[in-house]
Amino acid sequence: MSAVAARENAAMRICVLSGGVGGARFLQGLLSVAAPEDEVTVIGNTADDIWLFGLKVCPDLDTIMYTLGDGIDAERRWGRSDETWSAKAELAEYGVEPTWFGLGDKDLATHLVRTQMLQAGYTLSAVTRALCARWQPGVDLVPMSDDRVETHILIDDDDSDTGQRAIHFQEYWVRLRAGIPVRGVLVVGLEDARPAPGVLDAIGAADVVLLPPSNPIVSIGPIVGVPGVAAALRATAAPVVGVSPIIGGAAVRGMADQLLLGLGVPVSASGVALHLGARSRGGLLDGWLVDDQDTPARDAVSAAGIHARCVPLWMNDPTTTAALAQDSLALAADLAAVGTPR
Ligand code: FO1
Repeated sequence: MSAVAARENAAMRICVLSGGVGGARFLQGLLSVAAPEDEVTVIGNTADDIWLFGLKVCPDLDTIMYTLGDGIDAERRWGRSDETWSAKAELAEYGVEPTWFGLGDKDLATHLVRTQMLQAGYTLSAVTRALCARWQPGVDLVPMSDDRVETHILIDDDDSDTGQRAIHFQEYWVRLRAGIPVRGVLVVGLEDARPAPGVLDAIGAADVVLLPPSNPIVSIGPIVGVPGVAAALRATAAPVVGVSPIIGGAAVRGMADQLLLGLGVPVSASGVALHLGARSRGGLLDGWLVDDQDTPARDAVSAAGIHARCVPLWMNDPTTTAALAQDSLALAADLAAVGTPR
């Protein structure tokens, strides 16, 4: 059923491919404009995941779960509100590395439950469902895969015979603050990963598929890189609409610009759209929202076969965030009305 028809008659099935902070904020807006009967399935990036102190930490899944479950620290946009750091301090006293990754005492409970369930044989999907039973995020949060996938960043290293070495994405981002050149991005395990149960169905059965302004390289990239996902996106009857994570040539947050630069992708709203490609030309996108000042990007994206629209992209508060979500649904509805190109 098209997005337009769905809006008039029945619940809309909305599928969102999301990373952490930007995606979670967009989802808050989406839930504020969606109808109560609409079903939102979020396919969460798990390539940021890291094993620390014997615990499995899933930053993007937890950021979505905490944000929508109202447990997020509003300032950091990751980890728990009203957090304490006693365990972190004690680990540092023992000189146990890494000391650069902040695991709060409340947050640790999530990783203890997750790790205990994984070790008991539950899949990451089942664990995520169990954790969400407490947080009630208001969406069906599904990991992109139950298999281990981890993004590593290739950096210069004069001490290695190849002159380069790979470090975990979290070390690149949290310890090094993305302050060194990116020579490559390796998503370890991606080629052997299987979509988690329900991922392909959520895309295939959707009335709308949305790509929020998440990091195109380390969040959207791994999700669409899971074998079978890109094909499902190209085959779905739903319009696929994305939101540019780049406004005026700079990433809205995080380190998307350094990663795009490292991979030779232009750091612009059009560069990211063309990197994902037009579905009508073998890519993934039917529609793309660029900032309302960015008419050059709109024209370049349209010329590439993607329906582009200028709207305010800054998600500064619930009102602007809701408006952006509404704009993405409106573009999807217009595309559904004219029949999305294959
Ligand atoms: N980001 C930081 O900048 N510093 C941290 O110490 C840190 C710890 C952390 C712990 C749990 C978690 O779920 C996220 C955490 N993050 C931290 C954010 C994390 O690096 C990002 O959420 C994503 O992986 C990148 O978007």
